Order: sequence, then C-alpha cells, then structure tokens
Amino acid sequence: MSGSEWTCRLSSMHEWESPYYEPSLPVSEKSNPLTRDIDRASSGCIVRMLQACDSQMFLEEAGATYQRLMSDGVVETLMEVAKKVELILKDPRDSLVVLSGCGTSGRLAFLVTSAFNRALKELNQSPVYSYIIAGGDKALFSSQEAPEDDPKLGMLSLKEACEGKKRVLFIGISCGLSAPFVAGQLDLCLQNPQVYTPVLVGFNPTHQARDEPIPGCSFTFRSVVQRMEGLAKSQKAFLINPAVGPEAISGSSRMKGGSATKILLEVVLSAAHAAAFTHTPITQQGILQHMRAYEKTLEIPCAHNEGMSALLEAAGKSLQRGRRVCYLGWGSLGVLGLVDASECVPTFGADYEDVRGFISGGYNELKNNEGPLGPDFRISHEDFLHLVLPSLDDHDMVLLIYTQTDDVSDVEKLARRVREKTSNLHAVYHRVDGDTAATVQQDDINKLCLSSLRITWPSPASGLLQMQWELCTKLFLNALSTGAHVLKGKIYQNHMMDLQVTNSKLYCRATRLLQKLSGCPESKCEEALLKAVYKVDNLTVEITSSDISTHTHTARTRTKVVPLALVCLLTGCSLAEAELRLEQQPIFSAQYRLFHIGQCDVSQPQSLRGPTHTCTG
Ligand code: S6P
Repeated sequence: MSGSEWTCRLSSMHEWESPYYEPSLPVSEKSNPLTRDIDRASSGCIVRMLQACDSQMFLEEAGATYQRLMSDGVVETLMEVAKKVELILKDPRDSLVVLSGCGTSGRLAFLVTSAFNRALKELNQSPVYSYIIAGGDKALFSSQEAPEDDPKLGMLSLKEACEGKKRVLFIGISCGLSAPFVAGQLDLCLQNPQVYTPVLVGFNPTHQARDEPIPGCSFTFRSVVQRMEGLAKSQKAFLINPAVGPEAISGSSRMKGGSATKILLEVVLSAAHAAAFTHTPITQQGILQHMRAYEKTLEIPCAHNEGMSALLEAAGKSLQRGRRVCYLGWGSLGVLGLVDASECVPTFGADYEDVRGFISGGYNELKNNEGPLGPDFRISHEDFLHLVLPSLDDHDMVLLIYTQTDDVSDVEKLARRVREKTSNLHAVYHRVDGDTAATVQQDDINKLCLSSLRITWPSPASGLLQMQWELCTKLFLNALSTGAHVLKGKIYQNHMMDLQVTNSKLYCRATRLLQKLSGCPESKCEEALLKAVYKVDNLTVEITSSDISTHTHTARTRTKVVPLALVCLLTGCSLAEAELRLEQQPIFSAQYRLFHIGQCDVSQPQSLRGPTHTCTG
C-alpha cells in the first residue's frame, strides 16, 4: 500500500469522529466511511472492508473524541461491575444477575448467560445468571421488533425474572442507547435501588442517547441515562459505553455492537469468576489482558481472507439464484449460526428460508427458558435432514461449523449425508495446534468439502479459547451473510434499502434514508413512507393522525415499503406503478442507480451492482 493510500485509509478510519460528520446522528446510526462503496466491491474487497470496520473496535483512545473499549474509564467501570458480580457469586442467596436486551442484544444476553451458568455448573455451583429478550424466546431466532418499543413489557419481564430476589445486578444492553424496553427496565431499577443495581452497556456517548418521548412514559432513554450518570459517581449505577465506530452496514448493530457486547460481558464475568473461584484479584491488567486476547482474535479472519472470500462468493451465488445457505453447527458455534441466519430476515429483508441455521442436539443443547418453540422454529440437525436436505442441490450452499472438541465423527456422518445431495459443501472449524485427535476423520471431512477453513489456535483449549472461537465465528458468519446479501444487491452504498419498518427506531431510520436518497424534505419522505405502509396513493386523516406504533404495527405485514416509497419520491409515480417497476427490477440498488444517477444497465446482470470498485491494500 502506498503512503498516500495509507494516509487516506487512516483518515477514513477516524473520519466519523469529526463533529461535522453526520452531526445529527449518534455513532451507532452513522454510515461508515470505510464501506461507502461496499455495494460495488468484489468479494475479496468486501471481506477486507468488513475487517477494517471490525478493527475500529480496538482503536486507541489517544486524541480521540470518544472513549474506547480499552480506555481507562471503561476498564475501571468493568472492574467495578466485576466486583459486584463477584459478591453475588460468593453469596448467591436471593441474588441474581440479569442480562437483558432486544434483538441481537437479547441474543447475546442469552449466549453469555448460558456460557457462564454452564461454567458455574461445572464448579457445582447453582446458576446466578438469567437472560431476558424482548418478545420472549422466539425472538432468539426470529425478528420480533415491536416489543422493543414497549417499556412496560420490559419492566414486567424484569419483575417476573426477579421475583423473590433481594439483590439483583441488572445489565441492560442497548447498543444505540435507544430501546424503550431497556429504558423501562433501567427506570424500574432506579426506582427500587434497595434491590436493583443497574448497569447499561451500549456504544454511543451518553449525550447521544435517544431523547424521543416514549408514549405513556415520563422518561426518555436519555433522561434515564442522565439519572444513572448522577448515581454512577457513588457506584449505585454503572455505564459502560465506549464507541466502536459506525457499523459496516448503517445501523446494523448485530455486527460490531453485538461483538463488542460479547467482549465486554465476557471480560466482566470472567474476571468475576476468576476472583470468586480461583482467588485471582480483579485488576486493570487482567481486564486489559483479556481484551487484548480478543483484539488478537480479530487478526485471525485476516489470515484467512482468500478462503473467506471464496465462501462469500459461494453464498452470494446461492442467494443470487434464489437458493439457500444452510449453517450446520455444533455447540455454542451452532447457536451463533442460528442467530446469524435469523438476523438476515430483519437486516436484509431476506426470506426465512434463504439463510437457515441448525444445531446439533436442537433444544436439548440450547436449554433456553421456554424450551422447544414449536413447528415454526425447527432447529436440530434431524429437522434439517427431514425438512431441508431433500430439496437441496448443487446450487444450495451448506456450511459446517464446529471445533475439534465437538463430536467430529458426527460431523463426518452429516457431511456424508449432505454430500449425497450437494457438492456445495464447505466447513469452518477450529483446532488447537498440535492436537492430532480425530485427524483421520478430519481429513475425510475435508475431502467431502469443496472448501475448508481450518483455523489453528496456539494455546490449549480453555474457557477463554472457547470464547475466542465464538467471537471469531461470529465475525466470519456476520461477514458471510452480510457479504452474500451485498453481492445479491440488497445494499445501496452502505445502507440496507429494504429494511422492515416494524418499530420506532426503524421507522425513523427509514424516513432518514428516504431523505438522504431522494433529497426531499422530511415531511414529504414520511408521507411517501406512510403511503407505502398503508398501500394508498392518498393519505387519510385517520392515517396521519395515528401514532408511530399504529404505523409500525401495520408495516408488519408489508414488504418493500422503503423501496416503494423511494421509487414514488424519485419518479412521482403511483404505488401501483412503483410496484410494477420493482417487480421488473427486483435488485433495488440497481433500480436506484437507474432512476437517480443513471449508472446502471439493467439488461446486464453482471452490472446490476454498478461498476466494481477495486480496493487496495
Ligand atoms: C440490529 C438488529 C436489531 C437490534 C435491536 C436492538 O442489527 O437487527 O434487532 O439488535 O434493535 O438494538 P439496541 O440498539 O437496543 O441494541
């Protein structure tokens, strides 16, 4: 890379921090300058762009506008919270640590809670961790965006989880400091300090916390945060809110937001466990060491760029042909597969069948609060064999996700079954250097696969290594599903066009996007959005006088509302005409270029995503 390219890369690495860069938006909603051209990038370039975005999580604080993951203040708070957890671990009577969030934040609450309760079980200790996800367990594997707007539901679910408890450490996660569900829970904690100590995890500075009124409440997210700031001085409340930079796809907090949540929670809980059970004091150095292990984990995907872009290309091809991508996972990596797959629906407007995850052992492995979730949520490998495998062929991609500590003979058996139907079989697996167990089976699996990403780790298997495997797998899967949808043409610049408008955050994001892409005033954009939501060319008074929750409720059953609204705004055509145009040209990023900037030749499928951007370095 030349000197000027490097300077240019560095400046876009930090550009988002300038007070003049998209000043009205919080960090979590800004668009990332590094991925501005991701919609026109090659698969290799997409992989590198996503990695560059992930590496922003560990940028140094020196001279920066915002505090970072490893800033002194953040590390100090992590130590204080770890000490609170340690106290509960040492005397768990009538006590609970609750982790709660909406969407991805709730899914990570579940993942982390499961891992640390498992660790307690191995030590013959009773579980002290509990998770809450807005919308209940079905939200673990499907998009349930509406409960995010309900602060009362948040409060009630917290009260229910903590019934009879005298001491609760509540960890509320909201990457954007925005979810009313979490605000309601934090408010409950602040009103009952004799029982609850609130901790907030998110990735915006406090002054960027959402300040929109919440219907039926006297507080906003920001006012709750301000009350917590006051109490933080006396350690009666804790705020952990470093900035990790804008997401690669604007607002897609399942990516860095989710990864950073996992890192922070695991650092805190690991330190607390070490203090309570192995007399290892909680120190700044210990916390930083654990963080650096994660920072190193980020380098692993970089070492597998070629294999990664081949996987992304294969997944992209399957999706472009309207075929499937299936993840078959084992253990906690299987959970990550389930989560990544289910997030494609709200993130990319994907069909439930486009990307699906399955886990060995199904619900027995999962041990979620509500147990099996019924016929709409089939997640085991047996379900895959019965329901999905029979319809697969070479155009469908299947990815095995496992580690050497899983039942490798089971992996081989399943690989053989899959191979009978499709040659488009791939594997990502983790092993420890020098471990020769199951080498023969491993070689057999490799022979069955079109490509295998073998990730070799230097240290012996341990709790920390399992967490690193998980983070690494999360980064891989997020990159794979994001990249494949970019290749499918679902993204314009670095914005998701076809977002669902099913809660107030998404409604505001959709209106903003329409403003940005059409150049029309906010009121006109909101009007166009409502017309698309209600499927009318003229808005009635009843519609315009309804509140956002009515709009988002109606939008649950609608598809392509943002693309439709944009076509109407750009061309002035009716909804029916806009629908027709989208049918003729379903790849919306191309449609947009065609209408707006005339860059795209729709007759040439290769050029649908516009001229390919080449990336250096
Ligand atoms: C984001 C994901 C969403 C969010 C959810 C909670 O990629 O699709 O489901 O996780 O909206 O967001 P937050 O900011 O409260 O963590």
